Amino acid sequence: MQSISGYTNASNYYFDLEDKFGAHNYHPLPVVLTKGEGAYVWDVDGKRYYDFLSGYSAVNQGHCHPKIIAALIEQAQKLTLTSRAFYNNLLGEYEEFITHYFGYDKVLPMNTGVEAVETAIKLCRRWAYEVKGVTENQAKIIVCANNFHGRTTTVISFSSDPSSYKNFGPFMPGFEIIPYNDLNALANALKDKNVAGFLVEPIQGEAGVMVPDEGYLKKAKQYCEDAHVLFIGDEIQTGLARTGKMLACDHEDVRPDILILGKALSGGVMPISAVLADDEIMHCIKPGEHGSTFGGNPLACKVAITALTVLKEEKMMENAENMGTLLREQIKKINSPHIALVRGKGLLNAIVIKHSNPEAAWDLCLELKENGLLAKPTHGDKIRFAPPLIITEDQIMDCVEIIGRSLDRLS
Ligand code: IF1
Repeated sequence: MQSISGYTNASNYYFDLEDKFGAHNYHPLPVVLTKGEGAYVWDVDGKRYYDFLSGYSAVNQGHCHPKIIAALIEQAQKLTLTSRAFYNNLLGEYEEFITHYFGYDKVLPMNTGVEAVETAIKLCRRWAYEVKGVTENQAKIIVCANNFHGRTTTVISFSSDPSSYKNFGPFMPGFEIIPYNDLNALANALKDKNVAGFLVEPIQGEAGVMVPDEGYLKKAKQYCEDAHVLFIGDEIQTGLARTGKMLACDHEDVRPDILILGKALSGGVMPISAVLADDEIMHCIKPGEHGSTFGGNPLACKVAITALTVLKEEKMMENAENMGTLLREQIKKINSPHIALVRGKGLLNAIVIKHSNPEAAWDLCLELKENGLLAKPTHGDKIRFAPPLIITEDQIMDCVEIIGRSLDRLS
């Protein structure tokens, strides 16, 4: 490889490095970022952008939040990992903090989101055999079409998206896919006495920010209670103030039996995830029956306590609600012929592009990039608009101007 000095454009140097030495498991927008602060990121040429993806909702608190970074640095100089072979002075304090924060008896700390989803599946199956009395190896978990819960082989076993599961078989049995936002389909599926859980995203993020009908979550939870089935809320992307409530389930006062968190639990600083449940469920896993090397490490505990604290201290939930309403109203006012609809809750939004060119969403994202805003299409014609929750009204208005100008240039 040539050195960077051999390139007239620094970005091309980084594009080539990743193309040559990295797996091609992504198709990124052609921008090379080197710095992040609040709602902004900068590329290697010093150009500043609004970040309208927020690391897929991992950077709710804004890039490099000073208090989270300070906590990271302070703890990193003391103790980063003990493993769970020994106690440490931060795990218990973190467990007390997060269980009181969300109102559950216990937490099982993991690292990535999908690890937490896998943990929730194991807890649900254990509960099915040891509490509900389902015959061993017969437990079923209901999921929704167009779900996204991660990319392990078990989790893609219940994906309805071929790009997630094709040629990765054989698949894990024990899952049934029903249509999202369809209470009749759920009621029918719950007739099977082997059903142990219903795993659902309160808003389907990857599917294009699909917001279910008002009352869907509430009724789904009630149906699950009536059928003695666990409601498992995957709030990895929708949680932590993203939708204008601390949890998206809070919009309908639904309390998941198993709550799954990730992403912004660390403010985008490191992988931290968590599964919360009450004792009847959590006690189904005994010592030595589940865990992970980094799960509950003291560095993660310190970072997560800080990341959760600043969400409340800086009223990010309220700001997400207000700025999200403003953003959707202002985008509708643009009245662009290229926008079929705008949808979302809080600062988890998406626009659906209407255009004869199937590449229009991608082309618009390239235009947005030229004009100083980074966003990425999901599933072809939808573009997610999810800036950090600390974005201000002035910044929202600036972004709306960029979006309008970029839409005008869409041929
Ligand atoms: C990628 C998508 C978003 C998630 C929900 C579990 C996980 C995710 C609701 C797993 C992760 C990430 C994964 C990342 C891109 C991003 C994504 F496009 F893949 F689908 F946000 F919508 N539940 N979502 O959204 O958490 O193991 O990744 O920590 O794989 O490209 P993880």
